[in-house]
Amino acid sequence: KFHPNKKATIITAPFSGGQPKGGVELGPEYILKAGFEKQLEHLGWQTEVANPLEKTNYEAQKSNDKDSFGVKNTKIVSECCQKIHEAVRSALSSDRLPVTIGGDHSIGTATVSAALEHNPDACVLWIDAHADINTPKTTESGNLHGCPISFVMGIDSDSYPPEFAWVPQNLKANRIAYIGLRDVDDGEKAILKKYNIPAFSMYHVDKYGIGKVVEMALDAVNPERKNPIHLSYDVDAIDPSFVPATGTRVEGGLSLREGLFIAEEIAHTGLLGSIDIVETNPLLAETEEHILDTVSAACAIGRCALGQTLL
Ligand code: 6HN
Ligand code: MN
Ligand code: MN
Ligand code: MN
Repeated sequence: KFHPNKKATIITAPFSGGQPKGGVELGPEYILKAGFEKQLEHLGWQTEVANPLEKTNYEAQKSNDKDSFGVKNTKIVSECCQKIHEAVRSALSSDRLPVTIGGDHSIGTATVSAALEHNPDACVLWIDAHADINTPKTTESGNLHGCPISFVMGIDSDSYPPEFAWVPQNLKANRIAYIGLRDVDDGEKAILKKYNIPAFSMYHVDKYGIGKVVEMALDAVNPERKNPIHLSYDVDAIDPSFVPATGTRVEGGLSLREGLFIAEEIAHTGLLGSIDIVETNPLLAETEEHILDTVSAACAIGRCALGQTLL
């Protein structure tokens, strides 16, 4: 089993350059202020906090223009990802569980590639309303939080800005499964089909139930239940009625319980190797309650994945 010594490194990724809206860079601060570190300690984890981005003001460098490759903020996304990648790798090399708190989902490029550099047998569960597998060729928005998976898989690699040359293209199509999808672009659908990537949408959750869906997803990427799991959790997978303060809300999402069940079930496998919790944007809340609901859900995802319901 992975991380038996129960040491975790909370890696903050206060970054919003993967998408145009401000506020998602405040996610880590709100989640930590809500007592996340204490909550993990209460579950028996020894924790530390790493702030690999603290020396740079990325927000000041943000722009909303596409570059010649059709994507935005290439330089800062790449630079930020490189720092997060190093932080995740260094936590893993010290036998610590990296818990990366975003920030937008562009950092998935960093965390997934780091998990696979550490252990090439790792698999990825991507919990999201979106597939985040656009390439500079297919993206309509040009927002890099919609592209992290393609970079790590090397899809359409001739279309990448040179800034991403450092990214290890180490994710194979049979090592990632999605749960929660309900807003997938046409270009992304074509990619999912072409690479035959297991993708469980909200339709499948309704049809089979969340328990069966998690089992099917694990059967696809980790049939012998022996490899580490990188859980990349976009809070927008959960329905906006429970998680309103996020940048790309899509109706018809997971119930809060279904969302937490996924994290609990991963904890129960004993195979969690690394985790991201991303896209909490306190500035998009319309009420104080929206902030509280969203930040609480983000903390609860982390607690469940780190064993809150293990008896
Ligand atoms: N996320 N597919 C859309 C795009 O702009 O490429 C939405 C991406 C959302 C990304 O939620 O992490
Ligand atoms: Mn999303
Ligand atoms: Mn859309
Ligand atoms: Mn996402």
